[in-house]
Amino acid sequence: MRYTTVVESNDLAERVAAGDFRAAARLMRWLDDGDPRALPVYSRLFDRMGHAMRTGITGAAGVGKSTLVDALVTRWRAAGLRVGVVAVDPSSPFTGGALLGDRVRLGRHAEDPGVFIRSLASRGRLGGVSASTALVAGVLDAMGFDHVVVETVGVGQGEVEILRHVDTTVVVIAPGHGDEIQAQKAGLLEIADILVVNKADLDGAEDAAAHLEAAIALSDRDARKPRVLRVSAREDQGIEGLVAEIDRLRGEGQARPGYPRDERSRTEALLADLVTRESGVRLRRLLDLDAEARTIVDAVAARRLDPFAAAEALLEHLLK
Ligand SMILES: Nc1nc2c(ncn2[C@@H]2O[C@H](COP(=O)(O)OP(=O)(O)OP(=O)(O)O)[C@@H](O)[C@H]2O)c(=O)[nH]1
Ligand SMILES: [Mg+2]
Repeated sequence: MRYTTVVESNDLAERVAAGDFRAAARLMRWLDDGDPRALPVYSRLFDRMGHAMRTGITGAAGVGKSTLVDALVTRWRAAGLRVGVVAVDPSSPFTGGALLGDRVRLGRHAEDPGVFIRSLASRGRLGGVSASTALVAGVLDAMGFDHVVVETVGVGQGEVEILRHVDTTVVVIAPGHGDEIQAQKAGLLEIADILVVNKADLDGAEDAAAHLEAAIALSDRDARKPRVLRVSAREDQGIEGLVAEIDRLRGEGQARPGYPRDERSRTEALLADLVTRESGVRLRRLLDLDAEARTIVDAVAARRLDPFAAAEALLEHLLK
């Protein structure tokens, strides 16, 4: 394994801080791969982070999340703000395939130096996508982007984990498929700071919005009940209102720490993800290379040791 020299990591950190897209892309790849060369670079950039507004956009496949992100990016760019986007893509054909032909890519802004778009595959990687998302968002923050948007398909626990790394969560629903009932069942109403009924140009949007408003009125959430906004991302309707609501929540968050989410709870989420990821990496290395660890595995396989005791022994061995 190759470690970067101090000079190399200083140089890369400086280029990232200066907004160099290629340097940033390289650092993001290292972070995503768990490459140790990322560590000194990230740590040099750390004190530049903490300024970007982080917004999560989630909802079922095909509800129009990317179209909405695209509309938001256009609005923020018009206001002179720079935007970084992390699109977490389900790489499994079972969750992502059905709508692939119809999905919107954010290519329209690809030539704009004020916009940086990064896709992260959500499956098949060591340690899960949640840590990677938070780290990549951190790099965008250090690059001086005003807004960082994380788009993720809201299907399960993994996605909810990702959203612990943003300040404000926008849950998107589209009319016509009982989507509002699904979202309610999946617990998306509980994590929403803002609810968007997209495709408001289609029949059924008003019913979906009314259903959501009723569900929220009945819910036992306190003052943090999300507003329901009617939007048509494709027709560029209602985007202004969404931008204003994101800003309003940020203002409230500054006036009243902990709302919607504060730095401390985001830090806790990041550390939990990193410890999980790092211990996973080290454990696998140990199991591959370490004689004592292999003896422990053999003992369980031969039923001489129970798995809990073995796990305990491996943890101890890991921390030595
Ligand atoms: N009628 C209507 N269609 C829309 C609207 N917004 C998006 N769409 C369409 O919905 C389809 C899916 O849009 P995407 O933006 O790719 O949806 P997504 O939620 O990002 O999809 P995934 O990333 O695959 O989960 C596309 O055909 C869009 O043109 C809208 O406001 N009204
Ligand atoms: Mg999308």
